[in-house]
Amino acid sequence: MALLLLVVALSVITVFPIISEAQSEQKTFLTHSGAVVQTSGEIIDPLYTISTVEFDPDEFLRNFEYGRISISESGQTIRDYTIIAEDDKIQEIAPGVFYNVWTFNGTVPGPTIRATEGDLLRIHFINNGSKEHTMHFHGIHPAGMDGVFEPVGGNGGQFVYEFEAGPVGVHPYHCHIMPLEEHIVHGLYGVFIVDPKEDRQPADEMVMVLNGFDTDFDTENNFYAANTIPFYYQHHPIQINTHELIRVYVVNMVEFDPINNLHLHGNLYKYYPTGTDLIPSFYTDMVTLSQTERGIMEFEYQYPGKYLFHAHKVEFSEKGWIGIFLVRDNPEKNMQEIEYGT
Ligand SMILES: [Cu+2]
Repeated sequence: MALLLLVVALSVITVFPIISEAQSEQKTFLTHSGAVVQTSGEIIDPLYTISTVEFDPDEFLRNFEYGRISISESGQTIRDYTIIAEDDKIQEIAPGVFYNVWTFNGTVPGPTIRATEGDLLRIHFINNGSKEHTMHFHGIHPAGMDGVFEPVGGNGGQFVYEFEAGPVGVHPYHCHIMPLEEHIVHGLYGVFIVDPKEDRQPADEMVMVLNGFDTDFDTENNFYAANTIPFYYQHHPIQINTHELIRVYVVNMVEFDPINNLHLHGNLYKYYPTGTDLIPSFYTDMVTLSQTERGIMEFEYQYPGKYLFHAHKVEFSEKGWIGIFLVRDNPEKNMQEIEYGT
């Protein structure tokens, strides 16, 4: 009981931080998971629970979920997925900053769902949250599969979304229950990739979901990231090779701020808005993205070394949306290098 009172007391302290003091001195807190942390940052614990979420941006980056595959009598590929929504998990968004995430299959973002154009998708959706949730896919599908007018009740409510994958491209999916902003900013979103029937050129492929977290509920984001954990890829650079095609599926899920953007250092990329066309629209080092705007970036590095990628909206990069590509020399392909001076 004494411990409970201590935790409640600490929660009250953390909900009303005095910013000037918080910024000037380290304080010690007992977290909900029982850990003792020291931090001078903003700490907000919206829920009293001992559950925590582990999220690995490295694992998420190159992980694609193709579903359980079967073939219909007519020869159509059927992909079955099970997606479970929850809304009671706590994640340490940044050291000492705990936030109530709402999750599809336990993570923010949810799994990257991938299919080929024309495949039949069956998404077995289970809502184990306490609130109503849905899955709303961007793309082409019947009205009844839109995840808007079919709320799925919490505590085990179920719905099966069934539609053909299309069009080709990279699309978001997200919960579409009102208030929509609340259901999205807490983390109920993910990426849906529809591949063309004829494969794209082989590449080192990865997914970047640009997201933000309003951890003090003032409708302004306190943290920004590519794949949820601020500064993660700066501290853990993404390793790629010279002379190898890199393909990044990028989706902007930042709420509250009208725009986000992505700048790549030491290089330019071919950019395919929404990924719906197989011919790039731009060759650039900067794209600007509004809410749920997305596209495919393709590039190769000629020179090894470390290169930043980040929001050129500097406020966002200084609050976490920044990373590094660590480009390694690719000895197998060095023969193709240009000889200078000839
Ligand atoms: Cu929801």
